[in-house]
Amino acid sequence: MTTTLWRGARLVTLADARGWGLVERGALLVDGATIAWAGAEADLPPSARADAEIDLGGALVTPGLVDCHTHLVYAGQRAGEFEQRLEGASYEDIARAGGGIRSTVAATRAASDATLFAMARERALALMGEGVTTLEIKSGYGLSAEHEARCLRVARRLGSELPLDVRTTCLSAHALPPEYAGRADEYIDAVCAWLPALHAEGLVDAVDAFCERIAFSVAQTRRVFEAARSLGLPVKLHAEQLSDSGGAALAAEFGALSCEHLEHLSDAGVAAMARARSVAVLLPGAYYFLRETQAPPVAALRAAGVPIAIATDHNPGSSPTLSPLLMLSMACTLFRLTPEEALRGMTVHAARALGLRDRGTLAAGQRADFAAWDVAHPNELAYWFGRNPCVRVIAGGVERPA
Ligand code: DI6
Ligand code: FE
Repeated sequence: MTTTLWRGARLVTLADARGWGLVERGALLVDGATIAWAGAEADLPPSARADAEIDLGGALVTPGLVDCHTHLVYAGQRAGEFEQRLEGASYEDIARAGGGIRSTVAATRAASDATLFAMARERALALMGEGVTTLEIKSGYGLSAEHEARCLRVARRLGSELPLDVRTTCLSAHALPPEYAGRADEYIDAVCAWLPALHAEGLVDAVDAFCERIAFSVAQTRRVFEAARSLGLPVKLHAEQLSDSGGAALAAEFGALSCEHLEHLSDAGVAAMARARSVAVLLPGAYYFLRETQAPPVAALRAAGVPIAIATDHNPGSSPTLSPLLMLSMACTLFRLTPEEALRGMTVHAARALGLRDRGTLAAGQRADFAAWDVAHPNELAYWFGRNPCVRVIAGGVERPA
């Protein structure tokens, strides 16, 4: 295995529960895909041997970004809907009229595997260009056994062809496909029936659902979670995005890794998440793009000790962004996170939302996932918006090609 010494770095380790964990004149000794040693260059053990040395010239180095909530695989776009909403239609009106998620389902089903892959690859490259090294991708625009499997295979292929770790989530309970109109319970039966085959093919790391008045009820979501549990799969949930449906409490009952969106989360929901140690994944892109006015209860989540993660929620309907850095900025300006909370939210807490403990900080034993930035202080990552100071990205010890 090749050992590389990355030196001349100003490390932002995030290794302790609080503080940036700044190490001036730092170095990372990387053995294959793992950080073997992290600290000040002056403290490097004399026994340390490296096959290669790379000087980062004083760049700031953070853990690689973890985008823990995306819907990256789909065809088409929904700019027309954006215009309709600006003229007064609501996201829910459009969904109820058969547009919204269902229009992306039609475009996705009609696209070839090659087209889906090429489009998703472009999006993944854009995210990687801003420091992303781990990417969660949900299905949910196929909505049949065949098309959900196709989308999840595309996601897996991205992970095998790019220097990027892809985690897949089955979100078949995203919307009711047209062929099941008026038969939501039967559709949920079908989802529960096809989940084992997707899992057996190695396509599913976690199971998600959209629990909302325009999507699936708590009772329907429970059935999906029971199917996941019988396969030993962890669950997460799109909860309380547009209304308080009590989804977070249900997810907590199933020990959910995370609950996501959460604009309408109640005090009881916060308490349930704290008991279950679920991560709150906040998605400022969707909040911004849908012009929501009720922000998630950040102060209550903080007070209850619920870890907060931030993600892009990249999707064509509610968050067509490919900028994780813009999400850090918006997490601060719209949700009042501190820049440090925002960066933790897209590193260590985002990893937890995926059930991953081997990444998100710079420390010995962690995966060698890191990004180098042309900034003087880590608070600048949330400060600039529309500027990308990322200079290098290393995932699992492998550098993203320039
Ligand atoms: N909530 C969202 O914001 C996305 N999915 C979900 O359950 C939106 C997906 C879309 O509009 O295509
Ligand atoms: Fe989402």
